[in-house]
Amino acid sequence: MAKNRKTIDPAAEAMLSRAAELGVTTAFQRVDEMKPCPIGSQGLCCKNCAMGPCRLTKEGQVGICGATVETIAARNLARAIAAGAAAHSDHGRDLCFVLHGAATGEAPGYRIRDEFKLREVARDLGIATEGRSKEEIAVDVAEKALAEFGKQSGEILYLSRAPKKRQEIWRELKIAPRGVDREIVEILHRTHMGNDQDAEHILDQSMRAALGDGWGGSMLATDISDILFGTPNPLVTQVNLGVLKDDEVNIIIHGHEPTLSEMIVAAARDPEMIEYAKSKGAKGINLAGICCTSNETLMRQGVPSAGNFLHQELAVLTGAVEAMVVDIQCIFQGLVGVAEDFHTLVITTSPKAKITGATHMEFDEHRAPQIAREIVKAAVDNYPNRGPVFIPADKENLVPGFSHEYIRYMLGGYYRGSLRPLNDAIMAGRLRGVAGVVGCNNPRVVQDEAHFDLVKGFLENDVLVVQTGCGALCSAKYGLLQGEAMRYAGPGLREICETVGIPPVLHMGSCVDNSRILTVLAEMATEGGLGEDISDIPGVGIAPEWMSEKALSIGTYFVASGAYVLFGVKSPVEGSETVTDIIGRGWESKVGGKLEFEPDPAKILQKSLDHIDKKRAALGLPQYDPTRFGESGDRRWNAWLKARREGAKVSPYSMAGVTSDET
Ligand code: XCC
Ligand code: SF4
Repeated sequence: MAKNRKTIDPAAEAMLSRAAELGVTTAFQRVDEMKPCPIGSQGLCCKNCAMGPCRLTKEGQVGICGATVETIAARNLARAIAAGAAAHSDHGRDLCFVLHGAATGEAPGYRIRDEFKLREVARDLGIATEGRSKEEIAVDVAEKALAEFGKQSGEILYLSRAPKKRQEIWRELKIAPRGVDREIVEILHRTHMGNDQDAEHILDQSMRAALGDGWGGSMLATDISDILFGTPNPLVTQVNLGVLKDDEVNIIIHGHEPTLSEMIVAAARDPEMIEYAKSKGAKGINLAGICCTSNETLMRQGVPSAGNFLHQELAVLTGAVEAMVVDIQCIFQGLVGVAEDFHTLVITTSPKAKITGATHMEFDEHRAPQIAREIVKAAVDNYPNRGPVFIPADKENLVPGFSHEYIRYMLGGYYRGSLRPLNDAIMAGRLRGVAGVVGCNNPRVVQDEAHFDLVKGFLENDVLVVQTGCGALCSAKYGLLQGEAMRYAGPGLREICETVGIPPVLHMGSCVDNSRILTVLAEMATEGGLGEDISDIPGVGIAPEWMSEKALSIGTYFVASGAYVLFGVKSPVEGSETVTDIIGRGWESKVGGKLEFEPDPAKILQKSLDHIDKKRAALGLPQYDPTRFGESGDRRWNAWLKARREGAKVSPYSMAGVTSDET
């Protein structure tokens, strides 16, 4: 059993039994049938020209053109990073068009919801705001932002949000990015046959393009989403397949963009639509999300989530989904195959993403509310076609919505919002450090296991955790995004969370919202007490179950911003020791951050804690001491932590004299 375990999620487990019963195949089975190509998985297959493909199997071998193992591994990694940066940034670009339309009135249904943020963004883009209407400012912001994507020379404006020292490092290394479009094109050019054939040099350009994503495309995507749909604040909602309803029309929104999904939320809540659903025999319309479209609508509208990446096919398997509405990225083509056995309509909506066999109802921001209504109506019309339904009961509460603005406000209040208390807590040792645990699911490893173990491990060690993307949805499923998660927290972290009134794991948004984490890091570095650069902060970034090229771009922009980043699963450059060394020790000496691939979650945790302690020591901070804080009211937590350190497997509630109602 344990060997063949595919998930730690009981809802997923129930659905996999159901799939077996019905003879339906999902990624969880396909992964067993698809053995990875040993050469490709090492990063050593080059198909960049028709003299090849050249499949290298050992150091010293070269391709027909003479390309070495390290050149090929570096080119492959660089192209993956370029694709990831392109995905995020193209998403950001589309939001600029919607903002423009919202301001001119050409995109009815959209409006400027956060004028304060609009003015802040305008200031950072150098746009005058005095005495101007929000629409006038928004037109300029949209145009200036669009120009940022294609900026041919100089550097993107948001780099000025980084600590001064960081900016200097980028300029010195000549990796301060121009527009992300240009940096991505340059990677494709450089990695074309017979061009850049020096691994280190190729990978420098990867950092440049990734920075164009993190501090450019992604950061603009986050900012403009906040302007259009509101900057998130904490709220309560629910996650996992149990949010689906057996007596309502279930519509799942899956993918990444908030533009159409926000309109679908409005259409699904429209009393006329609900009446229409009732006329078809349903009790109402239930909306749920998957992947980052879910994160976007979860944190702003409280729309429940049906789960993370590997839940997409499982949701269809419930037989309860009338429509699976998808936009862009992370959408399995396999959805159409699974849906063939059920009544579910797979509806593609993006002009950039059609799937053979799916119903295409193309999104157009000029008539978004109308299209959203047509989609909801199609789902309602499909309700009478429903067959047998099997919905697992599992669902959990969560509190998402910790934008960096909210974190600042919660720590310092409305007028004096600041990260000071966070820095102080790290300096005093109440918090050992911070960890960003982000990224995907990957069926090559047990679903959610590495995420869950790592987050718990950090909490026990007084490390505050911030999350985005599918990682956040994972923690949510196991109750880690709510106050109850405090039971895993060490005494110092517990003290901080109780004082401020936050859970020990903060959900900061979707994958493009990793840019929010950059902003927090930059502010921590400039706040004082933790050095003067992101690379000084006792923190780490981790993608324990990554699968997408976007994750590689995210990891790379964090490294280039000074962070230590660890990826699980496997290394895409395993076949080249030189490239492994360049992105590890090499990048550390250049930019202060490094990228490592480590399949063992226990080792990821240990390496992270060692790094955090090393950074604490470099700052001259007191050594982390788990017994120092929380003495008075928290003796039992210390006793528990001590017992655990000694290897005992005890729950904090079972410790002597402690009953669970004390928590
Ligand atoms: Fe996709 Fe953003 Fe990965 Fe989830 S976490 S599987 S990229 S949805 Ni970004
Ligand atoms: Fe082979 Fe070189 Fe062509 Fe790549 S570019 S396929 S290594 S000949």
